[in-house]
Amino acid sequence: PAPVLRADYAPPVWQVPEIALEFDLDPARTQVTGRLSVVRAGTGPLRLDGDGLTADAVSVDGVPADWTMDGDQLVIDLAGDAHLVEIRVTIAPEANTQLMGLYASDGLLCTQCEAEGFRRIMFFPDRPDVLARYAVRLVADRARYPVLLSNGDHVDSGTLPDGRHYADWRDPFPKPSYLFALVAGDLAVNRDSFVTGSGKVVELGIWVREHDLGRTGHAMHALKTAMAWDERVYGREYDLGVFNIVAVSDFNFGAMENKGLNIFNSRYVLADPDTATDQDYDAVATVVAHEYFHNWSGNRVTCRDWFQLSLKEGFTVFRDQQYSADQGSAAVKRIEDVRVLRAAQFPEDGGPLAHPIRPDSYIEISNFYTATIYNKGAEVIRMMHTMLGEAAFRAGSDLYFDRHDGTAATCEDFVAAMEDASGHDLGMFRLWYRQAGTPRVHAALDFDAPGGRARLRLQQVVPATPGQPDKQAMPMPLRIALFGEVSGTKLLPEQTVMLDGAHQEILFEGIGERPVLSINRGFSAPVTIESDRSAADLAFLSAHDDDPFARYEAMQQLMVDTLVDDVATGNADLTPVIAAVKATLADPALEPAFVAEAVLLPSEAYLGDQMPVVDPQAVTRAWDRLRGALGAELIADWRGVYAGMAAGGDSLEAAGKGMRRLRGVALGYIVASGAADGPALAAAQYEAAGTMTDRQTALSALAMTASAERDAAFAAFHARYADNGLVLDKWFQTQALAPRSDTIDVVERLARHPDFVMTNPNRLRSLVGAFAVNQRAFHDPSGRGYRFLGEMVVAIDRINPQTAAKLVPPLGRWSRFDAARGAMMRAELERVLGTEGLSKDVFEQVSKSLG
Ligand code: DPP
Ligand code: ZN
Repeated sequence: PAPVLRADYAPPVWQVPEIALEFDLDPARTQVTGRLSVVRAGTGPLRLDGDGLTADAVSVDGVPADWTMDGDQLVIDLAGDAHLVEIRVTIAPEANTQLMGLYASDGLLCTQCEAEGFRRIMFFPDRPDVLARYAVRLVADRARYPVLLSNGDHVDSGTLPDGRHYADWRDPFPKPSYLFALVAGDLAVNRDSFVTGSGKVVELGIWVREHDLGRTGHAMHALKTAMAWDERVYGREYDLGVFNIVAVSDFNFGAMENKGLNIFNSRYVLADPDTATDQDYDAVATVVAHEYFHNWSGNRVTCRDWFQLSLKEGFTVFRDQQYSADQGSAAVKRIEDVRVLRAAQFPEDGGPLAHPIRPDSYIEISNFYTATIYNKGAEVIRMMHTMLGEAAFRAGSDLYFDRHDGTAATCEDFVAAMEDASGHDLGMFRLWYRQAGTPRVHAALDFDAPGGRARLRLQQVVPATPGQPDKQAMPMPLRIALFGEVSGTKLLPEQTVMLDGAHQEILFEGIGERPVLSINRGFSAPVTIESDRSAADLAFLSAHDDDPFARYEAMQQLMVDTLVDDVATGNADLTPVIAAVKATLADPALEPAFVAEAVLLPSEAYLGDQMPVVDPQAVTRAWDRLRGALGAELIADWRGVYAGMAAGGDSLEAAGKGMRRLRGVALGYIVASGAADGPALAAAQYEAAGTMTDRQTALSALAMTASAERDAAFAAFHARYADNGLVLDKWFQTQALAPRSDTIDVVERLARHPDFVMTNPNRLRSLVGAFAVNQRAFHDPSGRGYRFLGEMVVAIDRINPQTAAKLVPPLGRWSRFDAARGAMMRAELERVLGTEGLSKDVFEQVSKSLG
């Protein structure tokens, strides 16, 4: 398949200002009639995209028309400048296992059109710079599909003969086809309303299966909070009279921001204490906010082409991060965001699939809904926020929305608005959009004691990535502070240093004692810092830094340095880490949620990322040694924390959640210590749990062990939640993530379990996706893990290419491992590539991964 190039962008030859769609819905045979008012905008025939469609009838201005197919495009030669084109097609939603276009899920009919799903419903110029007003009529069997929803306002409904009925919807806002949506089904609704700043009443509805109605309260609360937040922080008001959310069990994405009718993966809607963890609660709130925020950053201002995807996704992730930070502990939220970036984006940026946040080419756009576009995209927006400051950034976003409202814009438009509103020159900063790769910044601090001066030397390198051998230095804001080793206090106020070349020196005067460097505070730039700070300096910062992120970071770096040393020598000195963890546990000024983050070990995968060649077994040995030592040496501390944090009870307030989190971490260390009562303690917590959080934590702790308690808890969990798919996902995932040497056996067995359903993306991610990031299990020296993943990718590709392609990247990391593993990983990729009838989704990921 040929790549699509950003450089080839050309404006559309025909615009479609209006479209009327009529659906005669039936799972086996749905008839769709489209009436497109087309208006000439250039020279050439009308070309309409299709994917698996055949036209039953085509007419132009009421007269049957001549047309041809050019590949998947339907082509009509039109004489004039404006015509009405009517097309009828027939589709089969129940046969649509790709979950793109119109499909059936659990008795519902629903759509997913981003990025290119609309062309599986109707022939259309399926590109985001063609914006149309939609009028939609849905017709369906009344008993089977009593609820009929689409975008915009409900304008009419009524009954028809033969037990059928119809509903008419009109969306007054022009939108690209990827934002079209419909839902038909037997749904219950949680209704509420929101009064906007200008006094308009918005009817809110969350639509779910009847038995899930009691699990919608949290999402509704989050939606209203997000609506108020976007008015307050960005001056953005909602624009329609209704806002609906529908929960669907089979869904490729997390959720979809269709205008006025968001469709959600049910895991990001449903929550109650018995079935959702505190983490799930937070994820629901974040995703609800994210999709809501798209109403402005994505819908009112959309993307000119898919190369601009980060324009809406990076900005909207940044907005949802700000929102979530405002709802609880901003420090803990920042730590979580950076953890995600490092776990998902850094490896991508350093591997064969690396791409800039504004890519130059793609074969299948679905493969570019990546951590780079989303999370690194958000970091790039965050840097502009840091450089411009809150007020100028807000002026820039106001100008951007104002200038581009109702149109399809580019990343350049966004940066230009920021520049124009702030007067800031972002010329070189644009490199962040063009260049892939995680910059490495080397920082060295010299102290001249007699002169009372400190000199900081910074050096940056942007590594080569596929197609980009040579890189330019990129401007970045680095928040920096110096702490006095003796006094334990900050020697100078924090500064934001703009590193805007390959080298830079900063001189600090009036320094009266040896300074310790705190750099990239708050993770102000998405880079890797290399410094030669000693274990003592890092331990010092972990106790004294007044920036919570920097404090966390110092502890992490201390742990990483110790573990990397232990991987190499097998006998690294563990005492500095143990002492630092002990001090953190004992510090009464720290909030429990922060302590929980600070004392957790970096993942085995992250440690692997720090090594020139990953040795998974050596990492596992070092990791187990440090984890066991922390557990055993501090056993009294962990028991104290475990008992003390019980006071948090089952409260869903932030404080209760933080205490549960720390208690869970303590339980993990107690079990890891090897204490004889570890499994029994976890089992007791499992039995007594009043929340899914406590139950899940106990289950995860037991999953580490080989114990009767473990088997009993997993059996009880399965029995208790046998009819709740979202909770069963946790049952699969917890086993797939277990840090045990027999996890590969367990996973192979689970793949044959009757509850392992290949048509459900959540289930695939919870077993196969989770397993592939479990470094010690996936990289089993036998190569069985690779074989398992390769076979899964091939099998899933026949059902759902988009989800199959998302599972490929772990195999693409072959060059990071020893020769034997690398060869087995490559062989698996070759085998997948040789499969007949491979989708272009998987083809792109596999061929690029082979390099
Ligand atoms: N629905 C996906 C998201 O919101 C893609 N737009 O990120
Ligand atoms: Zn999004």
